[in-house]
Amino acid sequence: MSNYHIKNLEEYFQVYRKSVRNPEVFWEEIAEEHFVWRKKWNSVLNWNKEDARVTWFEGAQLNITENCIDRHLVVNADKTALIFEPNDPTEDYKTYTYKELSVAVNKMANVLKSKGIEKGDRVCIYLPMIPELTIALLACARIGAVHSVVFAGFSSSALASRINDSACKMVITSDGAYRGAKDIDLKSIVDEALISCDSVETCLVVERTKGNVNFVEGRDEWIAPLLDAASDDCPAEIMEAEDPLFILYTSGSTGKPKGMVHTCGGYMVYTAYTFKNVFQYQKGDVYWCTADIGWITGHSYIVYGPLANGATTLMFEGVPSYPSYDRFWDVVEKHKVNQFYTAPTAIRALAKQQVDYVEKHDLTSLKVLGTVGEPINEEAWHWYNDNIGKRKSPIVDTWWQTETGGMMLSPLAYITPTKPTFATLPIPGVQPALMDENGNEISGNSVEGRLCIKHPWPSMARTIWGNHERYKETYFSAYKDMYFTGDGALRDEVGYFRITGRVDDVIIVSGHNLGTAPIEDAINEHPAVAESAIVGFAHDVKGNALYGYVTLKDSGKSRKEENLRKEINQVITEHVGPIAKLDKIQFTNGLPKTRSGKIMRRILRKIANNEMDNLGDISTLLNPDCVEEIIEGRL
Ligand code: 6R9
Repeated sequence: MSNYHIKNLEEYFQVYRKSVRNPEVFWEEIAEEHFVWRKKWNSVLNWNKEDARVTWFEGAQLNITENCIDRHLVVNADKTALIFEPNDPTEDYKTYTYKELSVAVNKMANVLKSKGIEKGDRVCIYLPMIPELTIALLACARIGAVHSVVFAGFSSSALASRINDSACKMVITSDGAYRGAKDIDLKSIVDEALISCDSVETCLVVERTKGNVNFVEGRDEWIAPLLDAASDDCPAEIMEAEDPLFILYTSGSTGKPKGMVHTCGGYMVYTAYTFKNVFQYQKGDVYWCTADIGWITGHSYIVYGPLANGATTLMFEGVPSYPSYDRFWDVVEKHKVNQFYTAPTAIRALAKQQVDYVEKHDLTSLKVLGTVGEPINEEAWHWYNDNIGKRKSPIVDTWWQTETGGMMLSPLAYITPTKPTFATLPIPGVQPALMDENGNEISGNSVEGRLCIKHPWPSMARTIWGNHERYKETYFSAYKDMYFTGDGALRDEVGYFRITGRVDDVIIVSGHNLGTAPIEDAINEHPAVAESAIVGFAHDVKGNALYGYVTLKDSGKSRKEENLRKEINQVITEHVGPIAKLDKIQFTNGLPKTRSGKIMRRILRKIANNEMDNLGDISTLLNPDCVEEIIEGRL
């Protein structure tokens, strides 16, 4: 039996049991069987519980790009590695074979070297979703530089603080970015950031929009002529398994963003393994993840996981609504996409539109649908299943985090029976536990608690850049010898997991712990509702009461608000119980979201509690304008 590829449910359970009985033997066999190492490890796992220090495959040497590129050149050199679908559908799309990707990566790697970048140096990448972004990640990995990708929708101050936190020596950016109908002047954002970034010696600029740019003499340079002149031969730097591969910043609910550090060996093994098994990727399939590479989902499941499997991965520059709301379905049809991986926020936005947008496209190529980023509500799940998957493509609801590096709870497509809103079962090697507030594990089924992971897994973040104490405190201090996820979850009668939302969003009403997800899920069942978010606000009797923010579908906007309020509480009573009825329901045109599409309940909670002078930084939101409207309409 191959350890690498699970093929049926019985095998999943068998493999899972083995992985828990002896995680080291389990991961060692996978690492051995499926990857190219320059030198084998001395030990599979070292786990210092006291200091929250974990290593996997210590002593091993490798380069992840030899696994993602070079080894495929032997028999698959002409296979398509990357498809680039531009923002504007009338612009030609581009493809790179593995051979072409290899040439592009080596050239860029040589350019970085020629600018003095060495193993261990940090390189900040601030690029739109163009091929150079993927190539830049791999070029860094090729020479052992640590990439720090900053999503190209962040402001100059957010960019500057990330550059400074890890003292990046170089920034790679572009003149501008296309996003739907908009042109964004990226280079001027970088210019503003770099005023306060002393560590940056060089800024390389990719030409994309041909807008006007300002160049600082001696610092800024167009990358194209350098690439043209560079050699396409660049030997891979030999890396220790535990050398850092990248830093990726994730914002917590408080404090400055945390630079999560991922390392070469374990991250490679785990992202490749989960990609293969969760999506059941088969040779020749075209796989598309709609995330931006600025997020962990893009790192693990646009770039590293797919390429380590020799897959064809599609990257899309644009947005789901441009030039119209059928763009995703147009791309699926055009490139005959087989696996499609997106986020609940996109699904909900598309489900609001006329179904004709979907029906005019041939989606028969689709085999697997995926979701990630937030709890998916039941209505969105069914819309996705009925209209996109035509009830034939399983939905893999993948729960994981920037910190976990790869998927942790998820069905395996065609293997694990799915259940709406459930991330179902753990990936082999993952040992979830539900904990109560006193630090005790809650055993059995039909229970709810705080989600922890009991044993290390290969792709876990090893530390926070420059602040191991904070890492220890945030993830390993709440529960002894366990990783605390910050999420709440329930385990149903058969042992399936459902994420109920961030624990910091849990609301205690009259002594009952209420997760946000099940209540929002109920609200979204109402036919007039597009999206909702609930928060707690102080209440004399109940301790906390519930405040709901609701956006309506166009069809619901003519309805009387008072009637809608009653009906919404009615559905909540039916689905969750009267304890979860909302005291206040405010209708609004938008909900504040992070750039990666997560609803920012923190801001909503402050508004509900009349703490408007203390909203925190809202400049990094996707839609800061809606905050004003919500404040004005406050009940
Ligand atoms: C991959 C990613 C992590 C947080 C996580 C949780 C939420 C992600 C989810 C999900 C329910 C899912 N989350 N996937 N909640 N079901 N399938 O999104 O990483 O940006 O770090 O966010 O997102 O709350 O803790 P990241």
